[in-house]
Amino acid sequence: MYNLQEGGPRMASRQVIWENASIATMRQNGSAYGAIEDGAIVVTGGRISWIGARRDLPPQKDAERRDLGGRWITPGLIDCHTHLVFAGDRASEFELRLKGATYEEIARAGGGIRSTVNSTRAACEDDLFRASRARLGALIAGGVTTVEIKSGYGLDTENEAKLLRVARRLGADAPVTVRTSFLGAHALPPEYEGRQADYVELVAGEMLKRIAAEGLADAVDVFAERIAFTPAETARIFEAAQRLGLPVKLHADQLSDQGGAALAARFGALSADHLEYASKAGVAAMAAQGTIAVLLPCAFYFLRETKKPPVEIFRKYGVPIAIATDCNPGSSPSLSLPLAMNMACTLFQLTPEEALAGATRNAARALGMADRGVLETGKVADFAIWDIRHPAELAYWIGGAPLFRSVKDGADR
Ligand code: DI6
Ligand code: FE
Repeated sequence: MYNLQEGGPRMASRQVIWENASIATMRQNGSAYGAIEDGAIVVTGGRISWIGARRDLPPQKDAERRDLGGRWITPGLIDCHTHLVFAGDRASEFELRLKGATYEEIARAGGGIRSTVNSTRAACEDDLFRASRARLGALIAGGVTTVEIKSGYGLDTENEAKLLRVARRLGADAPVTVRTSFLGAHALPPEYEGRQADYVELVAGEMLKRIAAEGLADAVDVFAERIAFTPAETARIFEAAQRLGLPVKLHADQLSDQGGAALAARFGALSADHLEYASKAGVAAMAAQGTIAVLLPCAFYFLRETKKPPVEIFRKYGVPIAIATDCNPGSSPSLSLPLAMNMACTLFQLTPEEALAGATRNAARALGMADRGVLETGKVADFAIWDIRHPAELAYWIGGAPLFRSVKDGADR
């Protein structure tokens, strides 16, 4: 019979050497991609215990060896902004928009986020799980090993909790780390029409308290926009979040300049996301606070936005840029982080190296996770192995990420 007591410790100390690979460590050590040619990674107990050039590898006894045939290893990709858990779709709104209706017009007419709220409220937890698990599978096939998932399609205490439970369950089921953000302030639910202040009190009070007490959220997010919540309402919710010890992030300046970038910085937000309309002063404030700029090129593309985020100003002020899919049914039905990287290059003029840093090192910072995003000793052994000749290829293929396999917490699949 299988001996659990012996199996446990042996599993934990099992060493695997991944070798005969080029490694884009994404460390900032002055070389492009922090690259190591003909490298090796030793994994012990789910962590990287050694990484370097293969010729420097110390002799290892009893280690399993994996020859990667000259492939490339990168950190496992991190999708730091998704609304992955929802029911239904909004293909009919896509048709309306193609005929000339704007995203804001559809939202004001009662469609948009509210239409997904109706289908998500009606869905049972198992159905939500199944639909979301399929989408998560697609992200994983693109090299993702960590994903952030927001609520925001429940908009009442029970349904927001339901959504976040599904997100947690996805993390337990799939070979991926899930970080959750509570986005109760995503839109005004229909039953609060004309009573926005009351809804903000519900979010900042009862909802947040329950979500925090049940440990369902790792961060708190708000959609600050003309069609959503004002800067003052955002501040009210952020203050409540901080009293509960939860970090904040913000959907900022996506459709108009609401002073969102500066507002996020004022609260020391982990990230400000979208930022097409962010001002120079807002970017400067982000730089001073170390707030990460999360760019979402698939939403820019799908909404046929023309105002680009101020990438040149982020660079000038040294604001780190992350890239994410924003996977959601309304503005970004995207299931490929490498495709978002491609669009970050073609639409926003990032370099392929900046795009990869955006989906690894800077994405980890946008989630406040210091244990991943670069490959170095002590970090989690999450990495993606690619059938490519150069890491620029990861942002080059349009929707065809050539993933060989990924390794999650040291386990390959
Ligand atoms: N901005 C977005 O792009 C998504 N949420 C947000 O605050 C859109 C969500 C949706 O349309 O369902
Ligand atoms: Fe979003």
